[in-house]
Amino acid sequence: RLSFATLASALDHSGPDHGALDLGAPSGTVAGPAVDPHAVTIGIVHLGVGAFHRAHQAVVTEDAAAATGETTWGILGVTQRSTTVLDQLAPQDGLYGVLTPGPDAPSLRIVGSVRDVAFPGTDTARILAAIAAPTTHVVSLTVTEKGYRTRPDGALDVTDPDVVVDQAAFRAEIDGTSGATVHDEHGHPAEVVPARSPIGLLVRGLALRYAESGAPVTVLSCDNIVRNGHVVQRLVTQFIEAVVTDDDSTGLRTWLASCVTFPCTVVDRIVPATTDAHRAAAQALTGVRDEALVVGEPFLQWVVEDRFAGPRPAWERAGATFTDDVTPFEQAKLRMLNGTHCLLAYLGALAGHRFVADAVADPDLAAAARELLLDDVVPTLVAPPGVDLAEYAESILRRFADPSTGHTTVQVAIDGSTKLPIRLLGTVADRLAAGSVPNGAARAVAAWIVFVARGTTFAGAPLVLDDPLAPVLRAAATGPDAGPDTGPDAGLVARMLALRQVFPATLAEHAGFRATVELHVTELLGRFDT
Ligand code: CS2
Repeated sequence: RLSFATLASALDHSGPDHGALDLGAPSGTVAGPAVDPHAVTIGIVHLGVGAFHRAHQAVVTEDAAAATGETTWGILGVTQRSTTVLDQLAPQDGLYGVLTPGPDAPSLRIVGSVRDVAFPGTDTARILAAIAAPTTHVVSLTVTEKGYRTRPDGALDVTDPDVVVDQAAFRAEIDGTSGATVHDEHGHPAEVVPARSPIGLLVRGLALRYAESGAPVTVLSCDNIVRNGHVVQRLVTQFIEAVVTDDDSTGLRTWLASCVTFPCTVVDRIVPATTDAHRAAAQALTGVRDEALVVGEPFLQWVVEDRFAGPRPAWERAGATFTDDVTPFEQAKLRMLNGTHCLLAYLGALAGHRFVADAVADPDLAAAARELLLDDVVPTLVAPPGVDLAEYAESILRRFADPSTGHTTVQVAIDGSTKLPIRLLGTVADRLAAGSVPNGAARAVAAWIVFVARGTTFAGAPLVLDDPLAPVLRAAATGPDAGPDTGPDAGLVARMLALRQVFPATLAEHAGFRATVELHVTELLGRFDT
């Protein structure tokens, strides 16, 4: 297994190129941790230490530390859903590789910025203490769109069972906190109820921070969500509003308003799911098995609103862009890259293309992608400073076309009910308001509807529906008269557009948009072999 022992003797942390080392591997190179992980202390608590975080923020954080020599930006990574990541990282001292397959020789870098991992099911007290620790200056999140537990209108879903449990625990802690908080010998809170939702863990940690020190802190969402910083701030406020009454007078709200900031960010790197082939390629370079390996394309972008409550890593020294307004970057990325990703995912999966690279190599799908990008999305955007949107569109399609990443259409197709509103429906709303029906976006919506309704490729191969609303979607898709013998089910589009969890009424009731979606759905349904 990858560990300090297997690497320490081979890698020199002080090397000018960050320990870059040619292990004499066939054609790849291995770079060691850019700083000595043993010397690093925790400065960041990250909720959602999955593949994307480890291939994106954790890499930039390590490079920033290498540039400045700072050793206080270690990451405590929290894995929410299961202990898998814990089981992968703990035996490796938190070390893991980032494999960049690349068109020629794969390259691998071993990252050492994740210094500790925790799972709320067993480690909530430790996580709350880490969020409260004055040495922690950033609490960041990559919990995916569905992880925020919001209602269709964007408000916190206070009926979510996990949120309910966390709010009860929060209430109990407030009662405890208003008096003497029970601490163990390390000064950490003693027995606490395991946190069940990221927002619950975050608020409970912030409340403990306020109670113990009141030290400023920055909450940094790194998810593909419009105005992600504002969203988290709103959810924190709504979580507290549902529990704290005025006579609690904890002063928590005042502290949040004055000592906690929620900057917005835009993150970009294609991070395909790690396969055994990826692990084998990494093992060929290092000679050891890395169960925590992640994979990333060569491209990486991070745009961050420069509004921090306290210290932060010098991420700009590692390629991050700081700005006072991320909006142009965010809109361009979510609508152009992620919206087109969804179009190619659903059209590509239906056509039987396993990889995004195959989908974008399909001339019809490439044309559909360019129509969405250039005819529908670009007219709704203000170009980020210095960015030519037509060239940005082509750069996105070049990245999608890279076969070496192995990004699959079904991976991008996951969670469509939460992704469509963020990535496509803003474009639809803006184009309709401008008096134009966005044919490309309507085609993407139609492809998603058919993907949900039929559940197979045109040739009949099964397609998995992985979506938090799967039961609701299936029920809507299989209406009373639906089925193979009814042919194209005219009621299908109306029923799917009636799903308020996904489509605002204004879109569903727009005759031109609905008719265009119908046309594409009928055309797609006509392509099934049976
Ligand atoms: C993809 C994103 O899986 C998906 O939904 O569209 O993960 C995409 O690869 C990243 O946002 C790229 O930055």
